[in-house]
Amino acid sequence: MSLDAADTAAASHSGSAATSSRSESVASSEPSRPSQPPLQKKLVVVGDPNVGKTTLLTVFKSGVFPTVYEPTVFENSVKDIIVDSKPVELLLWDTAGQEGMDRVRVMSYNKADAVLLCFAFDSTISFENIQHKWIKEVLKHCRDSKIILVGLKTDLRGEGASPSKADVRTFGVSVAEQLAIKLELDGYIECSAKANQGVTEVFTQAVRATLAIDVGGKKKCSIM
Ligand SMILES: Nc1nc2c(ncn2[C@@H]2O[C@H](COP(=O)(O)OP(=O)(O)OP(=O)(O)O)[C@@H](O)[C@H]2O)c(=O)[nH]1
Ligand SMILES: [Mg+2]
Repeated sequence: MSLDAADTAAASHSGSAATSSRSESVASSEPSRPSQPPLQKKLVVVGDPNVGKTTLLTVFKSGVFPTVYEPTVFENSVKDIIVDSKPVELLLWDTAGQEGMDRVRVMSYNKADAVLLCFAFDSTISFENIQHKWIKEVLKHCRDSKIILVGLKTDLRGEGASPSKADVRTFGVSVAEQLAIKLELDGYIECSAKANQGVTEVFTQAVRATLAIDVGGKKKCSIM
């Protein structure tokens, strides 16, 4: 897909598949009954290329670990979950970590309830880029969204690690938690999509953070 085509497609996706499925159910001949509008939350997943964003989403949605790596341009999907007894329709926006995809990616931030800021335990650079690149971009476009730091590929923690203290493979939970505190994020959580450990909890934590916004009445982000 060309960048221009991707721009157009991303813009036209901002209504999401969930909107059209809702229109269909409204048009059905069920007798009308007062019902609460379903809680809908938009989650955007960002981070360096190859950290495992798409795999995280795939394992969350299907439980299956994909075997082929395909760099993402953008991808939207919907998944229903229950959080603290509340049904929530999650709009999942996967983004491209690749260089040169910034124009496409920034369109994904529009009206995000939460952003998952991802690094991986096999890439020290991906951890460094949380501070050097990703937090700046997210705060620029998405000031009022909840932001969760997510450590991916915990199954690779320690594997082939050098004794250097700067190697992310040597980092325990507290190092990433410290970064989350320093950047004033809304939490830190880690998981392994490969081992299917902690995957659902990532999304549960993100939704919980957004439910706290509902109580406080904070705005969602928007692209100017
Ligand atoms: N060991 C291990 N490998 C993983 C895990 N999650 C993803 N991978 C691998 O990491 C590679 C990149 O995964 P993707 O999910 O495509 O990465 P991405 O962040 O979406 O990459 P871009 O779309 O290019 O931004 C693939 O080869 C995956 O199999 C994990 O939990 N553990
Ligand atoms: Mg991807």
